[in-house]
Amino acid sequence: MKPSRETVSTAVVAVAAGFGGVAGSYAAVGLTRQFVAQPIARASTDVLPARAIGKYVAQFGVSGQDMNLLLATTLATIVFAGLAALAIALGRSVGVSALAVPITVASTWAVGTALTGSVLASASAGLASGMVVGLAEAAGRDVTNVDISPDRRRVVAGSLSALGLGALGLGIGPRPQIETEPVDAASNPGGQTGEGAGMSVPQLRELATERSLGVGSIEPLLSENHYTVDINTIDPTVDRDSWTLSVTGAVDEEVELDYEDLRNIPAENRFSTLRCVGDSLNGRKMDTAIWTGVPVSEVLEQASPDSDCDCVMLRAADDFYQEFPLSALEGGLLAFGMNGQTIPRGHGYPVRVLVPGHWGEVNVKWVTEIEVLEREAEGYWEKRGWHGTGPVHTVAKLWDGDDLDGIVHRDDGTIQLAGHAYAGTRGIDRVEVSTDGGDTWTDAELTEPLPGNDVWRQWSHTYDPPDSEHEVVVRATDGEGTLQTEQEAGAYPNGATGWVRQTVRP
Ligand SMILES: Nc1nc2c(c(=O)[nH]1)N[C@H]1C(S)=C(S)[C@@H](COP(=O)(O)O)O[C@H]1N2
Ligand SMILES: [Mo]
Repeated sequence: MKPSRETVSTAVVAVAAGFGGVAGSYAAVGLTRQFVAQPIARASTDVLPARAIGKYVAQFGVSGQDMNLLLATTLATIVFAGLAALAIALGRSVGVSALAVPITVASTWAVGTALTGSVLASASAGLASGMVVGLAEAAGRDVTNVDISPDRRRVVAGSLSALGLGALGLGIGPRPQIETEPVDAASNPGGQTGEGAGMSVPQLRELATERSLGVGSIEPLLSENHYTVDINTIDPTVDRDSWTLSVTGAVDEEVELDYEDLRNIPAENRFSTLRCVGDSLNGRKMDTAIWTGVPVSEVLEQASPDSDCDCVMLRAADDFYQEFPLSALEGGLLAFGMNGQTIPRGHGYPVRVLVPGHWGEVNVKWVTEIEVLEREAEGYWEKRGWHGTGPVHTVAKLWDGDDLDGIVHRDDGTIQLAGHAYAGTRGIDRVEVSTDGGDTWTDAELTEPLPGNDVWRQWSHTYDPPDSEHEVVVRATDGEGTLQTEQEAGAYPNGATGWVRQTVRP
């Protein structure tokens, strides 16, 4: 049976109203966590199986966030459309089609508030959705324009008003603002020692430039485009004036400090490399930045932790939580600067934690609480099957691809290879290269280490290629003399292992 024209036009009007409602929500709060797509995205990631999420995060990272947002916005449109359809049906069943308007407004407002907790954004969604329904119903009843069928008039009025609301919403939706300003520990230096101590961010940047290999298009030692991984479809917008960090749980004294308190503690600038446990063996989720912040120990000492399990739970404004050893946190940094600027929203503004040598997941962004625990508990990713709270594996990478290509055919017929190697706080001692599939090995050249105890190095190797296609293999040895394991494993659940192999044509 074919649906009647009226059913079809009602469906179109309802979808238009749903879209208008989403636009209304956006107009009020922009891309913040009060936007109606956020709770829907959160709910949909919660019902996906853990393994799928793990793979998903590993493979998509940021672009996955955009896809997620699109999906969640579509689902939100469907939810609001359902409410509008019900309202229209109710109005018609009692013979008063105008009744659809207040019912749409009220139900959208109520459901929106239940989902987002934002009365204001939901009111705006309700009014926008109600407006689409109202205009469509009015157009359907319009007696001055009888040449066009009422159903067609409803569809046109509904769609046009929804499009108009969409454009309006995009135009006036507030852009969440964070305060960006230069940040440098050199203005309030702590007692850092060793190479790099007391150096300003520009001086460290200069050092990274000097020591970087300019081979092919490989990434410099200071990443130009730092990867992002997190559980959010929409990152939290944390107001730094109301941000606080508390140290709670098994402590002698609970400590709470605000942003100003933190900034008054002497700070330091540090190079630190991050790598996600979901990174594939030769993946790109490994990067280095200069972070400015306060040693976590400064704050922990005030609290005097007394933990039976040597473990802490960190919590964040996006409800992320991660558990790991207190002793690892003690060497960490409460960072408020990244590469000489306040930390960007996506990397944890206003404050994130950096834990030397450990997988990315314990480097909690938007951090709000350090709870010292009495006994072990599971963090967000461990609950989903990952084992990513420990030290990173040793890896030597050889990226190839248009943007980051470490395989260079030189004019003199030789081939130069270059890449990055990282082993956390163990450091990199040696990188070896084989150009015959692993039969024979030669030591690669290494860049002079950058200051700090958690920074990658670059390696390079130039050779005369054979006449035919051959396989290049790279492997690193860490500062403890341990060779990178040859045993191959994917990222889930322990982090990828094996040796990077690339087929090279002469
Ligand atoms: N609050 C919060 N912190 C977080 C995450 C998150 O989802 N929420 N993701 C973690 C993961 S899995 C990684 S790999 C690093 C990535 O840091 P980056 O986005 O600055 O590169 O942040 C970690 N910190
Ligand atoms: Mo990660």
